[in-house]
Amino acid sequence: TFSEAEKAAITSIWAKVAGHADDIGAEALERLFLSFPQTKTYFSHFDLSSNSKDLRNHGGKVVKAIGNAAQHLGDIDHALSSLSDLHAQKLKVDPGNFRLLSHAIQVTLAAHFPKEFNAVAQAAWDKFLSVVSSVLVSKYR
Ligand code: ZNH
Repeated sequence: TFSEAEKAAITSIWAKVAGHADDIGAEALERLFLSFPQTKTYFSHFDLSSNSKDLRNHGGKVVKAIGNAAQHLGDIDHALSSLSDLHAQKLKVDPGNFRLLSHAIQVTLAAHFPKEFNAVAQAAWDKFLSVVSSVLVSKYR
């Protein structure tokens, strides 16, 4: 669970991201694939060039799912339940990759919001993204 200060940090950064989900998402994916090329194997059916339509679409979906979690901080399990089923039953992404994506998202937030994404906000987002990740891998077996 999150402290009031963590909730405020998560919510206020989300408010800045919300209108730019596709941009932020596409950049986070580009960073993921450049820094950790092994993660590209899940997306062999995508055009992975910088800012491609595929990256914008998929990145936007991922960021919006994170936004849904940010708006349900007391009940992330429930908010991401069907996405958790999808990752466990169909996508079967290696759980280690979630840390890599979380890192790429945080670097992207730092680059876009250098003032707002200070050390306190980053720590809150690190915790938040690790909760989101654990929900998405919770149904693996
Ligand atoms: Zn995931 C899909 C989210 C992580 C891989 N995803 C997806 C989607 C979403 C997401 C929203 C869509 C769904 C539908 O359509 O329905 N993810 C997410 C999140 C996260 C994630 C939120 C964290 C944070 N993923 C991940 C990782 C990976 C992945 C890490 C690897 C690397 N996903 C994926 C895939 C898919 C998805 C492959 C499918 C895509 C297509 O379209 O094909």
